[in-house]
Parts: sequence; C-alpha cells; structure tokens
Amino acid sequence: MRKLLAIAACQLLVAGAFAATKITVQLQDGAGKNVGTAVLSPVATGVKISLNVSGLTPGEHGIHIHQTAKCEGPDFKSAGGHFNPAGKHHGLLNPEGPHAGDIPNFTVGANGKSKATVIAANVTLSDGPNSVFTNGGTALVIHAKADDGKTDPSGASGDRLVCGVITK
Ligand SMILES: [Cu+2]
Repeated sequence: MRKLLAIAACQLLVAGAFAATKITVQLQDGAGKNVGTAVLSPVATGVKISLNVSGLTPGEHGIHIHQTAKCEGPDFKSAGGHFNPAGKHHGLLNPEGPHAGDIPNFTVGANGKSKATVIAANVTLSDGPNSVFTNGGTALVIHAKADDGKTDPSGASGDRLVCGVITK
C-alpha cells in the first residue's frame, strides 16, 4: 500500500512538471478536422516544436507562430499576422528580421505525414515579451508553400492550411 502511494505521488510530481514545461497544441485543417499535434518544449536554443501531422501535401512547408490565439477556418485569418513583439521584418534570412514567430521550414513525406522537429529560436514558454502566452496566447500555423525566409509579411508561403491555438 505504501509503495502504491509513493508511485501515485511520483506520478503527480511528473504531471506537475510537464504542465509547467511542455504543452501540446492540437492542429486542425481549414474544415476543422484534427490533423495532428505539435508538442512545444523549452530547450537551450528556444522552443522545440515536435510535429506529428498528416494530410498535408508532400514537400517543404512554412510554419510560423502567429499573434492571435484564434483558429477559425477555412482561411485562419483570425490568427492575425506573425508574432512580432519587436516590430521587425519577416524572415530568418532577412537582415531586418526576423519576426519572433519565424521558424525554419519543415518537410512532409510522400505519404502526407511529418514527424519533423523545428526550433523556434526567438520565443519562450516562460514569461516576457517573447512569451508564446502573451496577450492570451498565439497560434501555430502551417502554410501551403515553403517560406523563402525574407519576403514580408510571410515569406511567400501561401495559404494557411493548418492552425493550432497555443495557450497555457
Ligand atoms: Cu504564417
């Protein structure tokens, strides 16, 4: 019995730690269908985003953190522009950039699935101006095309295909 209690207490501690350090974002397509998840966790270089998505077109896709925690299909304009608390220009390759919400592209396989991991180097899950929880949260958006890393406002990455709300 004592052992069982110890195990239960341990599980509670683990659950508490996870709640503080890691969040799971549910991803939906423009029709509101669930297409997977993104797990966000803090790393030394920023926030690691581990994707597990399906139903996308094969090839390279742009992905960004947008400023509003609202995902309304089919176009997801509700998510607003890129999360950009420092008022910079778009693109990881732009000398006047990047937006805090800019993230490297990821690749989808021929089966329409991806388990890619990308790093959002300029945001945090902690407090501060670059927190993804700022102003009630943000949104993770996957675009139809690759981000060219330099063209305002969104790297010519095309339509917003997938969206997931990032909140505590
Ligand atoms: Cu975007």
